[in-house]
Amino acid sequence: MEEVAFTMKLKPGFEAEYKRRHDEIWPELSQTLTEAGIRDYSIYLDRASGTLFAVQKRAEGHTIDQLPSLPIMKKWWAYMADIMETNPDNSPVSTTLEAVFHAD
Ligand code: RM4
Repeated sequence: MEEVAFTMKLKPGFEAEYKRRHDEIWPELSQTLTEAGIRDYSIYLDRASGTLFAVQKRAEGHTIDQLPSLPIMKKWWAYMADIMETNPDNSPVSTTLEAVFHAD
């Protein structure tokens, strides 16, 4: 199981709305993420900058590369596009982070 961390960006003023939408995450989307091999997925917000820090584990043989083509993922990204910085396909602008320290 590998751990991956990345950032995304929230538009100013949407802090509560972002949390609300994730508190009410669609069960079908949660299931899709699990089926793709995502485990222990957390997203933290730095309110000062709007940076969203995401960390997740990816099971061996995960199919995360296929997520962008799935209708449920496209629908979620379209739903989230008004409050996040996005790419032309509505996926969130995302920067993968480099691991520099770990302690068990
Ligand atoms: C985020 C963003 C990510 C998704 C999570 C569940 O706001 O859309 O791509 O993995 O929601």
